[in-house]
Amino acid sequence: MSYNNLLVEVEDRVVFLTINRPRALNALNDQTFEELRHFFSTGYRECGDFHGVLLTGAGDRAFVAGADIKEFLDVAEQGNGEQLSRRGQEVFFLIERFHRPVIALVNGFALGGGCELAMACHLRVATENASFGQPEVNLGIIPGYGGTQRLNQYIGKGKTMELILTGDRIGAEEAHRLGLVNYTLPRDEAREKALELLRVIGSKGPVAVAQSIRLVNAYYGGDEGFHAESAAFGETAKTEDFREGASAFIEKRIANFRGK
Ligand code: CO8
Repeated sequence: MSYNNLLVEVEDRVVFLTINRPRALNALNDQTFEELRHFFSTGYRECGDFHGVLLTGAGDRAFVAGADIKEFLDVAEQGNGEQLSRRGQEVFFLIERFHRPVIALVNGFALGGGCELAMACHLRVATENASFGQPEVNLGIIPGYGGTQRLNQYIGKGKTMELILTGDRIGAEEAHRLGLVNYTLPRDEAREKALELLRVIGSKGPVAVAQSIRLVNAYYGGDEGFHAESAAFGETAKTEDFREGASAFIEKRIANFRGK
């Protein structure tokens, strides 16, 4: 199994899955989504019998800094924002519903689609330099990969509303205090903790582990909110404000939004 943007290594029955686009702070482009889809639907079978997956980002600055803004700029012209949001949600559902535990080792920026990816994992262990946020509003759009739904599940309505409306980032300590991450630790210890969790879970009955994942997810019910998010994402992605927000990011300037 070989991917362009994912590194897959198996050691001591742990799959190390690394998103490997460090020059773009591991931003999720089209190809990375397709590779994640492939790994979590069939590719994992080539890894043999493993305890679980440790998902992280290459380099020491970012887990994932979001969807690839440069690539998604065309969305406004093509009018396919709803479809792209749905595709991303589907890939993240594959992770959330995976039968073995997937632990995000969040080793830097987890923003936008990166925060949404971390939230789709079963557990999150953050390094002290990690930060989290849903900054889509700065681009004139909304979270499109489940952020409006899952952030609520982890940290409740008040703080979710604040983070999504302001686009502000929070640090790893605050993320831990709010319940967004399970542990915040210095870099080496964070990796060790994630591996220890995978070893512990790996020693339990695989059927019980798979059913536990399924049932904890089942508590949160249907996909209605996710569908509504995709539709609303599609609407915001058609606006001039999105074009302005994304252009401003690329040109490294402040966006001037007009509400249309
Ligand atoms: N997409 C593409 N490139 C990126 C991204 C990104 N999300 N983030 C960083 N990069 C690139 C930068 O453009 C830069 O490239 P270059 O060297 O060619 O200029 C390189 O990575 C390094 O980044 P910076 O120079 O900006 O590094 P800083 O340390 O100054 O800043 C930040 C780091 C704060 C992380 C900053 O890069 C940033 O704000 N990034 C964008 C964060 C963001 O807004 N993420 C959300 C994206 S939108 C999203 O995820 C929507 C999900 C729903 C989409 C639905 C489908 C269409």
